[in-house]
Amino acid sequence: MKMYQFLKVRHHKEFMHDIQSLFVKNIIGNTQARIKERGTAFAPSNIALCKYWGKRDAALNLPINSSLSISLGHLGTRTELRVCDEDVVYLNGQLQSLDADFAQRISVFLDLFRPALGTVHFEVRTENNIPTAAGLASSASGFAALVMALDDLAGWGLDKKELSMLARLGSGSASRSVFDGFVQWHAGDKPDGTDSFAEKLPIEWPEFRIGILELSTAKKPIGSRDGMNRTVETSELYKSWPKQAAANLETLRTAIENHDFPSLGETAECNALSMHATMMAAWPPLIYLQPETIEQIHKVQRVRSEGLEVFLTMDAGPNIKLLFLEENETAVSAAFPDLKMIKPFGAEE
Ligand code: 2P0
Repeated sequence: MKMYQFLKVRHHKEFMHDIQSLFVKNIIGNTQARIKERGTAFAPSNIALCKYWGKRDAALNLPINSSLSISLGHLGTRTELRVCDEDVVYLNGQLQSLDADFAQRISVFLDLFRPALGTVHFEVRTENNIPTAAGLASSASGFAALVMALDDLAGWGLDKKELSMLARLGSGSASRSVFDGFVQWHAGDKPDGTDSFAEKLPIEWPEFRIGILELSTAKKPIGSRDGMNRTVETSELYKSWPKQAAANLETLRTAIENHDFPSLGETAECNALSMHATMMAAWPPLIYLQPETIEQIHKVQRVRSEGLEVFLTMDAGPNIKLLFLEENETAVSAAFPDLKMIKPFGAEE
């Protein structure tokens, strides 16, 4: 890297860090920390039915559109923090190199909180009970669990809205993972980010099922963060996305309130495919779909035309998530034999 490029990157990182530090300071405020030896927390993964795609502010991680998700019950991340002499990070029992992306992201995030705690280092033990290969964003449950474990360790007693805003700084979708069930992340419109947080919708739907179709382990062409920036900057189709997402979100809210599954399924499927259309219209084009993905999209359409009420959603990757109700569990499993079945409102099995 040339020297001037290096300086530009460094200044950019320092600028982001300063803005995020101030945001954290304003939330934690004068809350006194009563540090315990250990803090723990669990946060569920989530799948968006109305997708978050595009940022209006990179430093505060503020989205262009509001989104709505369903959390995955007992599937997610458990994190344990202990105060120690230097940062040490374990993922699923494996010590991580501090130079590797995973530990770096955690350590940089923890830097935001160290001033409020005195200069403290941590042993971070994080366990994902959802297979990483399933293509479910572990950054969502990961940063939500990390913030909640920090709150437990520090004894700040922050409320869920504050935890959601802090988790958002780590990863946008993490703002939704501080809650169970159906969750809406309000985009907000204030430049200071204080109105951009998630809220739980007070509705249970025990019959709701999600099936994960793991289709490809091919490396993603580009991560979500860079993918959404490229889409916002270059995709002509993205111009219609904020309006569509807002309309989809309202339809989804009504469908959830009325337990209207066909309306929910149609809207979620259309929203996911529309997001992919904005990506494909970016330059260079972003095509996350693999041949297997296209094949299964056609299969979902076919079985639906034969009368099976099943819909799909996808994120920035090649895997498919099926949406259906308990009454169709057997038929969906028969049509898609390798499905990993998730009961978002179910007890742990
Ligand atoms: C979502 N995704 O709503 C959308 C749909 C992927 C496609 O949130 O840059 O890891 O850390 O805020 O949260 C994945 O993006 O991005 C995501 P950052 P994040 O679930």
